[in-house]
Parts: sequence; structure tokens; C-alpha cells
Amino acid sequence: MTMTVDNLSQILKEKLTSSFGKSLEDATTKEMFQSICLTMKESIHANWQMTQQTYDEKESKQVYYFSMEFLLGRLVESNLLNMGMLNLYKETLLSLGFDPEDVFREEHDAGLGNGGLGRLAACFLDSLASLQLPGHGMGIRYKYGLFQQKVVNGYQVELPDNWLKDEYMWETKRGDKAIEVRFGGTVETTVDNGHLQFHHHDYERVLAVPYDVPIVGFDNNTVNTLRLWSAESTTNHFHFHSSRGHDYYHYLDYKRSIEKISEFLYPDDSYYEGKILRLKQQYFLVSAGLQSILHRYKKRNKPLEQLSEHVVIQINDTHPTLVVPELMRLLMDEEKLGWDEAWSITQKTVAYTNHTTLSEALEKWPEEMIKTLFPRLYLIIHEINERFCKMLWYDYPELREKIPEMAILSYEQVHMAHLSMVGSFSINGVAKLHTDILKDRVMKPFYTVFPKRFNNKTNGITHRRWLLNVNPKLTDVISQAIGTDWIHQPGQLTDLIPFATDSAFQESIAKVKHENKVKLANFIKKQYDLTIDDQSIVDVHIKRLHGYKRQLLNLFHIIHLYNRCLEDPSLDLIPRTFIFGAKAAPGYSFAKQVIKLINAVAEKVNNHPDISSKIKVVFLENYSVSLAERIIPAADLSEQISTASKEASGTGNMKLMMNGALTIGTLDGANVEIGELVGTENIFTFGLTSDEVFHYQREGEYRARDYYNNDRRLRNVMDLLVNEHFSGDDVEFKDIFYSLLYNNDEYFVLKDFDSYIHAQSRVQEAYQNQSDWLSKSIVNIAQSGMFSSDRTIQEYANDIWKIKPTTIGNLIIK
Ligand code: NBG
Repeated sequence: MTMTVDNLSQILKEKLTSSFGKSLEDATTKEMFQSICLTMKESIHANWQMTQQTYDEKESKQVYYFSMEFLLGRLVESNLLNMGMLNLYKETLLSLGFDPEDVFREEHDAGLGNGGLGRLAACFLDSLASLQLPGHGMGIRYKYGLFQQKVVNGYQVELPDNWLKDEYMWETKRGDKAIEVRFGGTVETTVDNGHLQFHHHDYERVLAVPYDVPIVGFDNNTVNTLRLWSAESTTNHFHFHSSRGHDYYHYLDYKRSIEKISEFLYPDDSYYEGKILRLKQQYFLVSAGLQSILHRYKKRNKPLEQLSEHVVIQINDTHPTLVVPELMRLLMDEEKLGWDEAWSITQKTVAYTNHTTLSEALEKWPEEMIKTLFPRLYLIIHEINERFCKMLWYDYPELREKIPEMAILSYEQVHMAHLSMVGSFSINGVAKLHTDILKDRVMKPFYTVFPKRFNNKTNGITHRRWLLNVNPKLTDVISQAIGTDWIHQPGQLTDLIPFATDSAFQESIAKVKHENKVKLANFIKKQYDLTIDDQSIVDVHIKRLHGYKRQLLNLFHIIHLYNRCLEDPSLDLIPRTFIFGAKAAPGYSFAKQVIKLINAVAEKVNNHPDISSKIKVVFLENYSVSLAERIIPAADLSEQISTASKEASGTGNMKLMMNGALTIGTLDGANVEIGELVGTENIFTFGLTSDEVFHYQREGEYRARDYYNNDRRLRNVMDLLVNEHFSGDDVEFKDIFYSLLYNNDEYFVLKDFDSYIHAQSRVQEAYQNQSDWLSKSIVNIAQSGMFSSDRTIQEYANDIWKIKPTTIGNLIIK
């Protein structure tokens, strides 16, 4: 039966009555939203069950993607799209008198991630299901996701993200699958029949309860699982002594201490904060996840020796590194395997993805902390380290002096990246340049020892969400030109190349971009009562706020333009709207000052009688997946201006390109590959190369002060930071000023300023020739298929995971 608007209307009306006792006329948008989800879940859950059953019957090899972050955003539209029902639902809602956008916005973003790393995990889940691959997520069900950002008086203020306030419609609690995770205690060693036995005593028990979220594949019946663990307590293990009245309060304290484990997401992006609670979260995910995997595997009645033929565990950065010692523990202490067998299984099952080379992001946990929290794992890590160092000593005499820097345990710290590399069969970076930097520099000695383990998997984004969902008009224009095959095979977007110079096609692309700009302008007007010019160049810098991402460099260009306008009021500038969206980690004061500075500059520029018609600066608060979805379709220019070598890949660069924005960027991360594909004439590259950055860092011959002294434009920009121009006093921005002049500008903002200003003039020049600009934009869209996460996931599947699609039978009742 094919569903029609009439059928669906009927179903939704019945749902409103049966679930909320409401008629259509009385229903709120929230109730309508919930009714939609309940209706969708009927077919999703049927396919979900079918998928799991098929995987078991066919004994398909399963991938588990362990990640501390899954930045899902909203799921309603993407699920409807993947189910092939988006248009039907939209039409039905309209016919029932509801605005589909309002209804969909009732869903609270699932913000269980900080930025690129978490959003990548979410894109990967979408691609796994869409490629019919048996791959699932393992994560934490944080009660509070990434904080909500408010801007008050130009400053960032953080508010808790209470995303579970209303029921989360997509999750299903699986109380029957709860698992015990143990913390602390002591380990007693005994010898039994010549074998060492380890007995764990006096530990604290935490109950890990899984909440499963279905991951719906595109136009197939596959529904995979994202399993999110929640820490709960039970009264079972708490000793109530009825004679003492304080027990009840003790119990409440105990309960709170346990629930804290999954209470909130740490708000740091590319930064490691050595907090005990964070380490507990990591082990909580790892132990619960592994136990549930082994439990399921055992139902297949296969020997543990074959685990790696049935299961592969991909760890998303080093956060879940404890899978290595924890799997060893489970195999040895619970399953009674010997060290060598357990080690061979572990090494063949675990694969590691590195997402950063920034030293401040590399996890190094104090040995003492590990020893106290996980006494048994500590012994195992110790043994792994001993064996690894011995192996180096005997097999790699040329590396002997490097042993201290390669060891897993050194200087009383546990080096998580080292443990990951030693304990896994695959080590991958996330863009070509990044992988080369790992091999040639950051992980060089490990590359010497394990050359075959290293490989590259350039990141990707799901084109379903980031093109089909967010930009339906562009999707239609593309399909009218080249048909719809590209939707299943995004690589075929290259069929658009001949259309780059087709004036009719250019016109339709221009029309879509303009409509998207109008939509964004309306949003900004409504939200901030600020008028932006829908004919202006929309210049977008959206990502976490971080020194290396150089929002400051962008701002210096803006201030420079402002200065030029002040000097020459008749200056010919194509109007530009500079849009920023960025959250700063709450403890990162430099980043917070930059936010204040952006807002201070915005205040000045937007209120200047002559300049505000040429330049507008907008800081959109609470940057999130949903906000990105509003901004990206309207963008003309994509700011990807990190200090070369610092951005492992970037994924916003791919989303913006796919929506027709041109990149202004350094030769960093995946920008390099974008540039190779579109050609130098279709991207604005500038600045130091990564080799040059390494050179200056090594030789120490960069003197930021010289650039300040010798470049009048820079001086004119920077002096405004400390002379009360943008703030009531001269100290507000002095830390920024000092970091550049006295701390020698760690991120080479001053060094790259001139080259950036030139690249920006090239942008303005290029935009003047609209036909030319549109042709560049079309080439970018045409080449973006390479950055679909379907391509990335296919590479993981072929090269690392060795898995094939499993077709799920047709059961869906549409
Ligand atoms: C981030 C990098 C980005 C990259 C994403 C996804 C961390 C630790 N790393 O450049 O900074 O795109 O990972 O790979 O968050």
C-alpha cells in the first residue's frame, strides 16, 4: 500500500487522539511533532528488528564505532528523507494546517558533541546505514549536551543544555541489557595451578543502562543502532542499616555520585583537561560497550579466537583507548584466555583514528589516577608497556634512545595515543596532509615500527543531510541538470562540470543562492532585529572558537576594511556580510575575548552611518548543527583559515563547498584536497604552508613584532584593540594584543595578514564577474561528491574493517 496525504492525515489524527487525547484543532505543534515520531517509529522499529535479526542470521561482521561524542542534531527530517517520506509528511502537515518547519523545530538538537569529531561520528552512522553496512555507534547518554551559548553584552554566557527535558522521541531504554561497570577497589593476586589469578575487591558498582537510537539508512531497510549508555544506581548494592536514619541521605549521595558519570559532556574541543570524572566517563563507555559486544558475540557460539572475524572496534580519537586493556582484562580474567591469545585477539580487533596533532589535545593521564580508578587495568597497561619497550630494545636497536618518548608509561603518565597505536591493527589520520604529518613528524618512530598500520581516510560529510535536507532547492536544480543518480552515487556530481559555463544553469544556481540568502536574512532580522543586504557577499566563519582556527585573522581583515572606509568614505566595496558562529570552551579566556571583540567590532561597524551599508558583522549565538543548517546554504565564501598543519581535516569546509560556497583557505587539512580537485582558479589559497610553519617553529626565527612595526595597516588594526576604540577601556582586549606581540603570535596571524588581505581582494575582484563566480561555485559543487562520507565509509569498510553490505529484506509497510 502506498501512503497518501489522506491516509497519513488519518493516521496522525488517530495518533493525536490515542496518545494525547487531542483533536487536530486542539493539538499543539509539540504534540504534532510527537505524533509524527510515534508514527515513523512503527515502521522504523519493524525494520530495526529485521536488521538485527538478519545480521545474526547471516553472521555479518559488525563494526562498533566507539566515540565519546555523537553530534546528531535533529533526526526527524533526515529520518523522513531516508525513509523516502519527507515530502509526504511535509504536504500532509500543510494540509492539516501546520507549518512543517515549526513542527520539525520542536525537536531539540541532540548536542552530544563539541564539533567536528562528534559531527563526523554522526555522519559516519548515516553513511554506514545508507551503505547497508553493519556498523553501530557506542556512546554516552549525557544528561546535558554541549552548553547553550547566550551572548550577553557581547560576552559568551553558558547555560545548561537540558535536551532530555521533554521525552527524547528516538531512544528506547533497554533496561534488560544493563551492565555492571566497576571502579576503584583493590586487586589481589593468587597462584592457582601455576597460573596467576586476579581478584578484584571492594570496587564501586555502577549500572550502565543502554538507550538505543535507531539509525535509518537511505532508501533501504537497514536500521542500525546507536547505543548510548547512562549511569544509574541500584538500591541492590547499597547496604541500608535500618537502625541508622542517615542511610537514606547516604543513599542519595551515593546515587548522585554515580549518576554524575553520565551527567554532562566536557565542553573542550581539541583540548585535553585531565579531570577524574572525564576518565571515569571514558572507562564507563569502554567497559559497558565491550561487555555488551562480547555478550552478543557469544550468542553466535564461536570461539573467542575468531572475535576479529566478527567484530571490529574503531576508536574515535584516543578517548576510548581503554578498550585495549579492558578487552585484555575481559578475555583473560573473565574468559580465562592466556596473555598471548588475548593480545592477539585485541590487536586484531581494535583500530584507531587520530584527529589531532595539537600537543595540548594529546591525552596523558597520570599513572596514579589510572591505578586508583582501574587497578587491574593498570597492571595490564604496565605489562603491555614492558613488552613493547622490550620489543623495541631488541628488535629496533636504532630506536633505543627513543624508547622514553615512545613508551606508554613514562614520566608517571599514561600516553593514550601510544597505547592506541601499540594495541591496534590500524592507525589512520583524517586528511592526506594530516596523515603525512603523523607519519613524518608527530608519530614518526611509531611509523618506523608499524609502517603497515598507518593509513589515511580523508573525512567526509553526509550529503543527505548537508545537501538534500538543508538545500532542497539546490538539490532540485542539480537533478534537473544531471538526473538523480548522484543521490545514490555522489561521485557523479562531477557530471555538473560541463554546466559550469552554461548561463541558464548559472542563473538557476544564482537564484537558489539568493533565495537562501533571503531566508537567512529573514532569520537574522527576526532574531536580532538586524537588516542584512541579501545582495551582499555572505562570508561565513563557523566552527569552534580556537586560536589556531584564527577567527582573529578574519576580524583583522574586517577592521582593516573598516579603517579603509574611514579613510576613504567613497571606497568601492562590494557589500559584505561577515557571519561568525562559534562556541568557546568555558575556561578558554582568550577565545572568549575574541568573541567579545567580534561583537564589539560588530557594534561599531553595524552602527556606522556610512559603513554599515557596506559591511555588516553578525555573531550568531549558540552555533549548533541546526544553526549550521540555516547558514550554510546561504554562504558565498567559506573561511578555512587555520594555521597550516593545525587543522587535521575540517569538515565545515566540505559542507560549504557542497552548497556552492568558495573557499578562502590555507593549505591545511582537507583544504589541500579541495584545492587539488577544484583547481587553483576555483579556490583562494594564501598563507604559510605547513612546512614553513614547522620551519619557523623549529628555527625560532619568527618575530611577530617586526610585522607590527613594519606594516602600517596591521598597526592601525591592532592599536584599535588597546585604545578604547572598541571598548570602554584599554584593557578589555589587551590579552589578545599581548599574545600577538609579547607571546610572539603562536598562530602566525601577523605573518599571514598580508597574504590574507590579498586573497580577500582577489575574492572581491572575482565576485565582480558574476558569471565567473558562478562557474567557480558550480565546479565546487561538482567536485564535492568526493567529500561525501559515503566515500569515506566505503574506504574504511574496504581497507580497515573488511566488511561487506548486508541486504535487509523488504518488510516496510509504507
Ligand atoms: C577534529 C579536528 C578537525 C577534524 C575533526 C574530525 C578533534 C580532536 N579533532 O580538523 O580538529 O575535521 O576532528 O576528524 O576534535
